[in-house]
This record gives sequence, C-alpha cells and structure tokens, in this order.
Amino acid sequence: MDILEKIVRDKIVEVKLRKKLIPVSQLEQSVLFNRETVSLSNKLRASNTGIIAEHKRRSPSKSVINHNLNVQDIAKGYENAGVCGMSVLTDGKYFGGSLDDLLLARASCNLPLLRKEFIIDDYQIIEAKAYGADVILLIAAILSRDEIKQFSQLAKSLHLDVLLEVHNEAELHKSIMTSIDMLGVNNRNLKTFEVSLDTSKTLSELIPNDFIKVSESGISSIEAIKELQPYGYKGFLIGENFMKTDNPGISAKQFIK
Ligand code: IGP
Repeated sequence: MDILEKIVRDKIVEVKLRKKLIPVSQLEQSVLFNRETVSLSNKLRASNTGIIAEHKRRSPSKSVINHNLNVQDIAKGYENAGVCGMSVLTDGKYFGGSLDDLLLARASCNLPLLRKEFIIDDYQIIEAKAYGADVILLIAAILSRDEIKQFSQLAKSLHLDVLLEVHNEAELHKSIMTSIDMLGVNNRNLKTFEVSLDTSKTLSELIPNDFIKVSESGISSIEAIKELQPYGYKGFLIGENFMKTDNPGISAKQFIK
C-alpha cells in the first residue's frame, strides 16, 4: 500500500467521525460560512510573481520541517511579504496540521486561503467554508471523474475556488471540466516522493489555456520560477523552502519583486 492509499484509508475513518461530532447543520451556523470569499485565481491572473505560500509543519517525505513557529505569525508574515495566497495543511496525522490552523490563519490575514487536505467527501468542503477557506484542493490521483465533478460543483456553489492537482497525463485528461479554476501540477510524485520540475514542463502544453496553471512542490529558487514561467505557469506553491527557515514571511519576500 503506498502512502496516498494509507492517507485515504485513514481519512475515510476520520471524516466519518467528524460528521458525527459536528453535523453539517452546525457547520452552516459558523459566522465564516457566509463570509465573502476572495478569489485566488483572480489574484494569480493579475500577478507576475504568483506565490502561494504554504504552512506545513511536517510531511511524510521530510518528517519535521518546523514545529517552533505559530501559524498566526506565519500568516501575517506571508501577507506582509505580498504573496497571492496561503495554503494551510489541515491533515493532522501525516502533516501535523489542523482545522484550527486554518481558523487562526483566517483570523490573522486577509489572504485567500487554500484548505490543503485530502478531500474525499462533500463534508470536508462545507468544513473548509465554515473554517474560513477561499479555495479547496482536489487531488485527481484519489478521485474519479464523477467525484471531481461533484466536489468542484459543490465548491463553486459555496463560492470557493477549486485547485485540481494532477501528476500525469491520465489524471489531467480525467480532470478537465468547467468547474475547475486552477490546474496544479505536482512536481512531487505522492507515491514515491520523487520531485522533478520536468513534470510541470511536460504537462504544461496539455493544459488548456482557460485554466490558471500552478506548479506545486520542490520549488526552492527564483530561478526555478523563471524557468517555469515560459511554460505558462502563473502560480507557484511553495512550502518547505519557506517553512524550514526561522521567518517564512521574510523568506517569501525574497521571492517577490
Ligand atoms: C508544497 P514543497 O515541496 O514546496 O514543500 O511543496 C506543496 O506543493 C506540497 O505540500 C503539496 C501537498 C499536496 C501536500 C502539494 N500537493 C497534496 C499534501 C497534499
């Protein structure tokens, strides 16, 4: 069983329990549920740096990245740096994140926030909205075309942007539909953890131009961004490179003109 299969297996159990703990009707009572969302895709379209900066404490591939910082300071730091959006990992078991991290980030900045999660159920999308997200991630490797359609349409009905993540051509073909705003190419193979920016380069020409293209993972220099921009990428999702430093906001600022 690869890591993605393990994560999904645990996620199914987790979501089942969460639904019992907090029913949808209660999530819909959140003051954040009716908050007007901010569009990350519009921000990326208008930007020439396009940084989406991530909050990530640890990961299955790197174990500990940073445990000493608090999410509020990081959110403020990223906002001051001038990034386009912030990604907040909410998976606890494998990434050390939580929905509270999302809530605290929401309380600390006005950036569009991406709920970085392994979404396998409508419930998690309603949760994303209730905890202050503006964008959800859908991972093609763990979803059928019908699920991608169902989840992205629900997200759009809640005024959330949708970032659909792919890693190969088959996943890309499965995922092209109008309810997707941004197509993210993950340079990291979530099954083997191998990272190569060539993944973004080779898949770029297969992505129709009406989608905002985002390159994800393994980006550690401005040179890498410059290398990817000619392939049409407008967004760059960066986690570890910022999070491993003592001041992720200052590190992000160095990437912004
Ligand atoms: C960030 P990096 O290499 O800059 O830390 O990567 C982000 O792309 C990565 O965390 C990520 C991810 C995911 C995490 C991309 N897709 C799906 C969890 C689930």
